[in-house]
Amino acid sequence: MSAQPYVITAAMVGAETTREQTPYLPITAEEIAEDAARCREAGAAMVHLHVRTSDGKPSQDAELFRAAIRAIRARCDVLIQTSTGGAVGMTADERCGPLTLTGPDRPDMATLTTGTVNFGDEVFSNPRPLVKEIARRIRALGIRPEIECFDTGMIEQAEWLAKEGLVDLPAHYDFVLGVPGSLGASERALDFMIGSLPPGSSWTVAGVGRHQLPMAELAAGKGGNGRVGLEDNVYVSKGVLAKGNWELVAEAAKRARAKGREIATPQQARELLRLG
Ligand code: KMH
Ligand code: ZN
Repeated sequence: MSAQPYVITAAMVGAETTREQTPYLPITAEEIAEDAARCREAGAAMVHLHVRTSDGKPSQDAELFRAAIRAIRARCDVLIQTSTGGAVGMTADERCGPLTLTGPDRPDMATLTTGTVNFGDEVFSNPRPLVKEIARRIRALGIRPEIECFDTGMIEQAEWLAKEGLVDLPAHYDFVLGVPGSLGASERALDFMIGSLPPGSSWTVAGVGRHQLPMAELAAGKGGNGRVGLEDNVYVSKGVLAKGNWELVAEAAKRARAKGREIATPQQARELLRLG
């Protein structure tokens, strides 16, 4: 049996990357949409979306998301997964800004981090009552979450949420590996996480920094999917800045094809991730 198509997610903006680190970071709706369209051409089936204010500050403002979502959808058919993680220190209401978008502006998917981790020198705080509240709001919007796992216990937390009736299993997971202070980006960690998933789950790996492309390639060989982009990594090779998210997507697609994987279209990704 041949492997399923490989779903590439472009984590385009994030909350932490700055223009000082890379001049290629998209900030405005138009910049995001232009890069998203190029990502789609390069093989991305989905974008993981954060937004910024005009001066580059991270924001979860619904109107900024609406503008970015409209600009992206005017240009291409890439699936849009909005962040509910936002930036460290944001309140629950702030984080849920994009979950207020309905009708044609509704996102296709939203992230749900199911536990707390050290995040560099800060703490990405996700106590259980907050996680339940975000899960409830994602469910109320009628979309599916991507379970963001920065550490292994977060897989079990998703099972607890399923028992609470807030998440449907099997789910789709994203393993974020290599955040300083959290679980490292190693094949051993990845294998443990894959082995801990409930039957029928799908998964993506998002390696941070220099681990990004090697982890995306490893995932291709193991039947999983890859997330790349400027949120987590600004270099396409040692010391060479990616000239946009599209360049990281193109490199991930090349590596996945070399592992024998076909690249998923948004429609195929919709089916593989059970987005309905
Ligand atoms: N910016 C991080 C604190 C998500 O998008 O859901 C959280 C994050 C996760 O990026
Ligand atoms: Zn994010």
